[in-house]
Amino acid sequence: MTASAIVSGDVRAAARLMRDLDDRRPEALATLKELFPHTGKAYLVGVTGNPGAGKSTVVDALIAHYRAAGEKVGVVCVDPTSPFTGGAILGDRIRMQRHALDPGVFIRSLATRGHLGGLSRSTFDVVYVLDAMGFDRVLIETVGVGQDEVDVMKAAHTTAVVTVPGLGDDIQAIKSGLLEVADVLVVNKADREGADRTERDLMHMLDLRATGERKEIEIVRTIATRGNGIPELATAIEAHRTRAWTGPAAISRALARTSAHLSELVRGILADRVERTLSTRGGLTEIAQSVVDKREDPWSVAEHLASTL
Ligand SMILES: Nc1nc2c(ncn2[C@@H]2O[C@H](COP(=O)(O)OP(=O)(O)OP(=O)(O)O)[C@@H](O)[C@H]2O)c(=O)[nH]1
Ligand SMILES: [Mg+2]
Repeated sequence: MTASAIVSGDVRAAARLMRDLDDRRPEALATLKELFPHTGKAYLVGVTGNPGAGKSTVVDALIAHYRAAGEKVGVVCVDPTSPFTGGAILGDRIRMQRHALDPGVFIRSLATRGHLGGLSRSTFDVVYVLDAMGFDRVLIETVGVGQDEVDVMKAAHTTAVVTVPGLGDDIQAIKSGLLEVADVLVVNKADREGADRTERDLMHMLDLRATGERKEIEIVRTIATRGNGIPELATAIEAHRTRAWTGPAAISRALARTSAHLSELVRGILADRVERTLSTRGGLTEIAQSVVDKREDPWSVAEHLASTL
């Protein structure tokens, strides 16, 4: 019942399912399985990059762009929950506030806290729900720091990496891991000085990195606050879509993307098992004592624990 409600676009049923998936309820997983045949139509666009680069503003402008084109747009924001501030969670949603009442837009935030290691699994879950609901386009925003956040981008069909002028003389601020996932590069805040230089540096970096076949990566300048460059960004995304997701290339990409998801799922199941096994044994501290006391060696203990999973 829940599944059919979600397929028909019931927002409250979907929100409830997403919450239940977060809580890892078995019946939520059963619903997700039922939804699977209804998925595979949404086009997923990842938006990542340096903190404060304007990712949410870019996402907000892209929502407006796709809505104007008649598409229904789902958004997943992975909010960084800083251990220092406890998380400035609402920043992303505030930037997209103007779309909050649009029934053609659904915005879901995921906090990184509580998703240790399973962030991309949770993101995939939410994306599948949005896909089943009939959203044509799903935008995924993450801050490009940390492997977890970069891994999340494996869920996307096309990933835009957002940077800004003036991050330094060279573009070291763009971590090579980020560049690795980039299909389109965005120089946002092009109203600031140094956009030319940043674009040149990025181009240089792409050339240096190119081995054999140069990966085609377009660089687009935007002033997201004014919507400047957003149509060009959307065009660059569609160009990548055509290059990457049509023809024979699409098959190997689909396999790579699904493999990443499966690997995430298997790891998740094993991690849960480890959690459960350890807690039934009074936690690791108890077990660690025997190693501290030199009664047992750590390798044998680990092997034994793993064999009881
Ligand atoms: N001058 C200028 N400011 C911009 C532009 N785009 C975004 N900003 C501003 O940059 C600030 C950060 O924007 P966000 O969209 O929240 O950036 P973000 O990358 O999502 O930030 P986090 O999610 O916190 O990492 C805001 O004050 C925006 O108004 C732009 O093109 N030009
Ligand atoms: Mg943001």
